[in-house]
Parts: sequence; C-alpha cells; structure tokens
Amino acid sequence: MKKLLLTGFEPFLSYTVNPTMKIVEELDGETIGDYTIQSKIMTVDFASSGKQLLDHIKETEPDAVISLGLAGGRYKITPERIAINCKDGEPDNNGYSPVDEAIQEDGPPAYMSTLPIRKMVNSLIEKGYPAEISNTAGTYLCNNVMYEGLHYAAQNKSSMKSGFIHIPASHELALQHGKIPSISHEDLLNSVRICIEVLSESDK
Ligand code: PCA
Repeated sequence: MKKLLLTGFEPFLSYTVNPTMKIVEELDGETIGDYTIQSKIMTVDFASSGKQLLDHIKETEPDAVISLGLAGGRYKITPERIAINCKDGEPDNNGYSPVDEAIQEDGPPAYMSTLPIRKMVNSLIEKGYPAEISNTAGTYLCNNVMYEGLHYAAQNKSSMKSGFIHIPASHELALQHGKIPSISHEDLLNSVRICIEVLSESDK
C-alpha cells in the first residue's frame, strides 16, 4: 500500500468556508486504489505554510502529495500545471502581503506538476465533471505550497509525486459569499476521489 498526503487550507480573505477542509477531513484514512490517505489542513500564512507542508511530508513520508485549494470564481476542477518562484498578493491570515518576493532565493523560476494532470482532467470529464488544466496557480499560498513540495522533491532527488488541484466553491460557501459559482460538496469530493484513482492507475 502506498501513502498519499492530502492537504487542504483553512478559510481566508472573503471566503468564510474553505471546501478543501471538509474534503480532506472526510477522505482522511480512506484507501483509494493503491493509496491510503493521510490528510492535513494548513494555515494561510506566507511565513509558515511551506514549512508546514514540508513537516507533514517528513512526518508521513508519502509516495505522493496532492494539495487542494479553493479558487473562488472558477467553474471547473483545475489541476495545476506549474508553480512559479514568486510570492505576491493579498494579505494572508496574518495580514502579510508580499510584493514580488522569491519563495526560494536560489530556486529555479518554476516547477511542473509531477501528477498525471492530463489523465486526471480526461477522467473527470469522462465521468461528467467540469475540469481543465490550469496554467497558473497564481502567486498566493496555493502556488507557494505547490512550489515548496516540488522543490523539496527536486532537492532530495525524491520520486515522490507532487502537485496541486484548485477547486471551485462549494454550495455552502457560495451561499455565504453570494458572488461565485459552485459545485456540490459531494461532487467536489467525488472529483478528488477520481483524481486519486487516476494517480493510482498511472503508477502501474
Ligand atoms: N486557496 C488560496 C490559498 C488557500 C486556498 O484554499 C490560493 O489559491 O492560493
């Protein structure tokens, strides 16, 4: 049996609920394909979120990492293609708002996801879920965490697969927020399950 580290984030900015929290909590301990899931929730904090991910990786020693984040306003499940070496954006939950900062001073400009993102998107669409590859994870915490995971794997010459999937709002969040499209919690949950099945199949 392989281990999958599945991470989500706490609420942030105007998003009073983060649907990724409920998803990772519900999937904790579940086995999908060859992977048993260990879930963690991270804070939205430029100073520590990257370190939190690395601590969870060191603690759980996973064969693969999938991090989930909310992309409020998106309509589709969007596996991310690329993480860039840049921190910039709105204030995190501690009020810190970086401008054009590097995530890793000596790191490369970018890393490509090592998850089977094309197969994930194809499988999601085949099963009736709106999905597409995203070519930008932004410059906020999700990009930050994706970059740190891939940087860790590269630095340690690890075969650990790593990447990020952004999801739209759940109906619960959309009702509170009022101005964003949404997908039901059950469909979001199933979409994440499908992505993990694809990851397991793609290892064979
Ligand atoms: N989404 C944010 C950070 C936390 C989350 O769930 C992002 O897209 O960067």
